[in-house]
Amino acid sequence: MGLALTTGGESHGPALVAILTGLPAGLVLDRDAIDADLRRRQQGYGRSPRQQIETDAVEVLAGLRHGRTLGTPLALLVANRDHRNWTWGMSPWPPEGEPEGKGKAAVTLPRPGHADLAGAQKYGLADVRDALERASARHTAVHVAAGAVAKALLRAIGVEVAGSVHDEAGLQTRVDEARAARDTVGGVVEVRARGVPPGLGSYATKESRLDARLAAAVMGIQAVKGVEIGEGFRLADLRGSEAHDEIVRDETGLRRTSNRAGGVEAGVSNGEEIVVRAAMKPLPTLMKPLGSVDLDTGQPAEALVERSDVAAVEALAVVAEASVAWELAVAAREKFGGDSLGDFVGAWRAYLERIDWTAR
Ligand code: EPS
Repeated sequence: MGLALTTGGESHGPALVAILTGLPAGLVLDRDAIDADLRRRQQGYGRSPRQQIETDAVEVLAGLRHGRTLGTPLALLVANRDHRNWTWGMSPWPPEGEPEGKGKAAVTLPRPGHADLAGAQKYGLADVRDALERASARHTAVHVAAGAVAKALLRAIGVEVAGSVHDEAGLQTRVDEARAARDTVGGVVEVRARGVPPGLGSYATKESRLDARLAAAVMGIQAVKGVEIGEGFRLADLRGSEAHDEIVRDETGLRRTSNRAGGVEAGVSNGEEIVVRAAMKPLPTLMKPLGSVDLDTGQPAEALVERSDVAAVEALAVVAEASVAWELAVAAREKFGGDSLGDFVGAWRAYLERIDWTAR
């Protein structure tokens, strides 16, 4: 069975949930490590006051016993503490009693750049909140929890994944300036995965190409508008003789003298570091709103203004790390299979022996 992830949850609903299927039995999970990633995602300069309400922590509802996976679906939950302020507005069932708290009034002022208008049109919504709640980047919390599980699995085969803000210098100044102007900013993040063996992914079909899958995993994160692997767009300006990575043999196996491909050639990992970059657009909720149209009256109006982040690029680095880790774990499960962790690691060892390759 392949590794698969299903998530659910609204930003101000009771909780975010994830079900992970296809994990091997016997993988040891560390609750503190998962919670540490959840905390990393909450930090960063320019985050919304929402992060003072939330103290994200994972709850495990199924699939784990005494810290070890059972090989059965792993069910995770991250509670939304802010839900206590939305119990009427986000009640899953028709609410009882007088309207109270947040979310009472229908939202009819779509924000350019958010899911509001598309959601209202696509699903025929009278209250844009029905769209924005699920589209919210709050949902990335449970992906980070799933990514932490993926990282534990990858660590068993010597793979380490790390995300960072690509150009961290100056970020705070940009955020301060944007905040003062009641505006928002985006940025670029980079994820690097070390120890990925050659042979994950396949050139056999478009869908199985590892680079296509990594790009989709990262592009699927809220606010990401561009993804590149290795030298990406810069390769377009180079000659072939400058763009490719020459093959040599050293004591660790067949290697490359450079890594312009970012660790993937022809949709298959080549044993070099996987390098994925993502560009995040400036967040769409603006304190000085852009023009919009009131969906109730059809008249020009300013877009919705509500609490939001000035920047979430440092959070994106953590979410992109989780998404890349998840996709690499899916590809590793495909390649090495196994019902138990021992089977999985054993298949990886035998494969490395066959290709005479060791991680650097
Ligand atoms: C978000 C809007 C804000 C962010 C949220 C993403 O939510 P709120 O209106 O509750 O302040 O804080 O991100 C998170 C809650 C989170 O945990 O990352 C949006 O519209 O995407």
